[in-house]
Amino acid sequence: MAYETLLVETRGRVGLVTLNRPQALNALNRKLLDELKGVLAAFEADAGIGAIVLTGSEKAFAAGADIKEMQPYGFADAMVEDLAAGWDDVAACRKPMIAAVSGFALGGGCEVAMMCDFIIASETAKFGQPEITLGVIPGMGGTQRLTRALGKAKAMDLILTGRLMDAAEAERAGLVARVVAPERLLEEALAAAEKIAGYSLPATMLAKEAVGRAYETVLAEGMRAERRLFHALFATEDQKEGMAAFIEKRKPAFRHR
Ligand code: CO8
Repeated sequence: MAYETLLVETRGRVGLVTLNRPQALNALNRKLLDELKGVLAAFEADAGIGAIVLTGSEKAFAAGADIKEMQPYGFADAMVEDLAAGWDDVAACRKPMIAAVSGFALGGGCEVAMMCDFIIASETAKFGQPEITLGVIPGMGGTQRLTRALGKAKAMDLILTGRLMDAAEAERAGLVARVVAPERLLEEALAAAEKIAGYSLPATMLAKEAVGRAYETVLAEGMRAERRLFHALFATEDQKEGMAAFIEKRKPAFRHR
């Protein structure tokens, strides 16, 4: 299927989505959101996909929501249409998703990267929430996810000043899981995704859900959720196989069920 704003391919059990609006540094418009939601829903429904990599170009992962599209909105339009809410569906993707970030990840671009389960960044990556420079604030989760990822001091610094943060600072601050040379970015992200996709799919999906709970709820709630999800995995064939393989000192042959 051909897309206007994305390039989509599968590499074994990994789904690779490349944001592709080079003329606008991958600015996130309505069309891109619709196409991305469709692709993620298809990957989620496809038992042959175990992990997803989301990437952009060398110059920009995404330079934010499309300012030209947003500029004419008034409060009533934004509120009634619930502008930005459609992105919750991207964040709700149940399969593990890695952001491979090179160049600018600004505003909505930084927020989409944070919707992924972890970020692998090229040394050239630049993160920021410059909405304040446009007279607005982050609207796709930046005030919440950045604060949880970095803590209040750095989140306030970035959101209130609108300054950009390079890859080294982002890694030190805990926003980014790994930083690699630009030419190794996709290779590293695909290798990580392939590794994840080789494990039991119910286990990786529930691991993602459980870590997500730590992020969304208080510790006691999160612990209760983790316990239930942990128990549920004992209903899978892959748990039997994984543990049997350990005991028998062989590699597990997961059926992803
Ligand atoms: N929206 C629309 N077009 C953009 C965007 C954007 N966010 N970013 C870049 N472009 C366009 C430029 O207008 C330019 O187009 P044209 O050639 O037609 O003028 C083209 O991309 C290339 O950009 P530049 O010439 O500016 O490239 P530079 O290398 O000089 O600068 C920068 C790169 C620094 C990244 C610069 O483009 C920039 O500052 N971009 C805007 C960054 C920004 O402010 N992002 C935040 C946007 S607001 C947001 O994300 C809010 C999200 C929450 C709500 C979402 C609801 C849907």
